[in-house]
Amino acid sequence: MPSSTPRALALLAAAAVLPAAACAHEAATRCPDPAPAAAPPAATAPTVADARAFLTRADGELRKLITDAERAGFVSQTYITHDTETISAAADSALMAWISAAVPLSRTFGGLALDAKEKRQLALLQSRIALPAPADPGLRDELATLASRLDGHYGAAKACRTVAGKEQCRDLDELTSALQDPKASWDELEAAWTGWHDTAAETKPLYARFVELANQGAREIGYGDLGESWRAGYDMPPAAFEAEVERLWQQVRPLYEKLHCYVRRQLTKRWGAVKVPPGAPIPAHLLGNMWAQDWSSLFPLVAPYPKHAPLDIAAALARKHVDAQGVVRYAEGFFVSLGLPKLPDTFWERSMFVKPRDREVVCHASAWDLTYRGDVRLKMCIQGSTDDFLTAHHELGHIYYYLAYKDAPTLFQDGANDGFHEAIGDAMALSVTPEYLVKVGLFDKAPGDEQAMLNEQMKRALEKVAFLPFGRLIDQWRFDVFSGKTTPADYNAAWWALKRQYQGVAPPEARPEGAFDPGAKYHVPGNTPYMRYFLAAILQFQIHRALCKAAGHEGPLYTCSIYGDVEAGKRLEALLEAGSSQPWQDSLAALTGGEREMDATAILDYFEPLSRWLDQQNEGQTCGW
Ligand code: X8Z
Ligand code: ZN
Repeated sequence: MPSSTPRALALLAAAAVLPAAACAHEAATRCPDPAPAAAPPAATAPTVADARAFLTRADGELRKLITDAERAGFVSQTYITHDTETISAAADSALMAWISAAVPLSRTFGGLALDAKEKRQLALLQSRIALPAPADPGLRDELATLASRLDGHYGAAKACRTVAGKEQCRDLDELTSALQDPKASWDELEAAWTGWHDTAAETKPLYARFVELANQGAREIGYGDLGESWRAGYDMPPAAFEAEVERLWQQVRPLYEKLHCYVRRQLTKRWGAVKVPPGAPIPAHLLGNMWAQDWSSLFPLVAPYPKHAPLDIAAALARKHVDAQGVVRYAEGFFVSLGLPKLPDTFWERSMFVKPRDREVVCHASAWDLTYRGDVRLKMCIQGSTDDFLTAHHELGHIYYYLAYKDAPTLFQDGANDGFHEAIGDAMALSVTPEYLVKVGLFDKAPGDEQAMLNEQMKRALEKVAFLPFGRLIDQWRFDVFSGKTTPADYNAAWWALKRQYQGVAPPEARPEGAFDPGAKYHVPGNTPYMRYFLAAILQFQIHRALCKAAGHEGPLYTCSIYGDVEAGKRLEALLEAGSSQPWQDSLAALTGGEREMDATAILDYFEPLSRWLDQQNEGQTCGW
């Protein structure tokens, strides 16, 4: 249940199915099977009154089941043990039982003369389900248990090897540090990369079974497979959504290819043309990130003006002795400057900000909404890096969304679409300009010349532009898996075919038989749909452009910071408060003053100076792979 999503569903299904709430704490198989309490008598057509009773009752019951599942999930991810996994699986199973019964029931209200908001709640109930379970209680429990195990396995995974006769085990944080060490040899980088990827191999059969069961669940509620149910959550037919994603990708692809071309050339200079040949995919262990999704750590190697030292946020935080909570306070301060409220005391008391020394946790950052009534939490392993600083903004984007819609009906407590939920905090972080960093006291002065500006652009592009093909491909892989086009025997080959096609990266060596590299990325074992991040990567610039306009910003988009602008804050708050109560197209139009499509012109506009600079650098060079 990272971020905006309980594991079982993206938004939650409502229904009057209620297994007694206490049942969530028992072995789920001992719970009575859910029985739709609001179902009309068999021979009678359902009425508007039946539908309204269903929605009203569902709202409260649903919140109760969500709270049980979220609380159990938060505990299991911050204290991984067999028992917490089991408790979490039982709570998820209870929730999934609801969904299995509620969706068909909600369909019986389809033709009634309900008002638009009521109809929308029914539609959301049917279309935003991340993990539909089979109705059979045994299969449902099996699915919930698998989901919990996959999560726990990822969180506790370590790569072990023998060094000087002694076993040495490294977790993801340690392996990532090794990947980002500028002095590391080729072999050390490869060992860190391979070590992590190999941890996932043993989960491949679990994942294959997980797919079978989740697909069965999706079919039972009327979808062709799980992928179709995920694509149904965007206020348009699933096929139209696929076409939208492709349209957006084609808009940004040329920018990515320019960056790839330039970065590969610097890597060729560093490692030689035998190891990094021009015209070939980049070896994936050279990009400073386990999945090659964020190349920020390569900045010193690829900076347009290397002598021009950029503002180093991590160094400033260390200089000022800012602790983990202090990092989050900066992000909170940003939202507060826009007129949004301070975070509740319970957020500071109940969140996990640092990695505990004495137990296993899932370190992948996430934001939680335990009660859908304001008990919000952050879960992060903050060390004070620049990435932590930006991720804190990302996570508070989720938290401020949760707080803004906390009084809405449960079914409207979600993003306009899931890309919006992911985009809010990142849109705020786009306002973390050098001038902003000076304003909040992290630096004394901001360098104002063109060389510094191009360096800043490069730093951002290594994070934002490098991400785009990765954001696009993860669910391409899952859609093919869910549809059966890719079978377990082909899981890894299909993954690397897509990595090559979209990202232009390749594994350092041929991967062994049995490797399951997609399982080494959190969101696959965690069952978090990923297209949301691709959409967010584009939407955040569109949102930034709209808020900058509201703030009266003049000049290039990359110079804008909305920090302290309450006019922009009002626009933002209206978007957040609306949650999922209206089609996202309406929310986007309200925010932007009329734009009804997701649109990559804002990101292209933002990176225009760098794009021109890359064109000059790449002239006459071999690009592509
Ligand atoms: O998973 C996340 C957030 C939590 S929703 C930290 N992100 C994606 C990732 O890490 O792969 C943010 C960017 C993409
Ligand atoms: Zn997120």
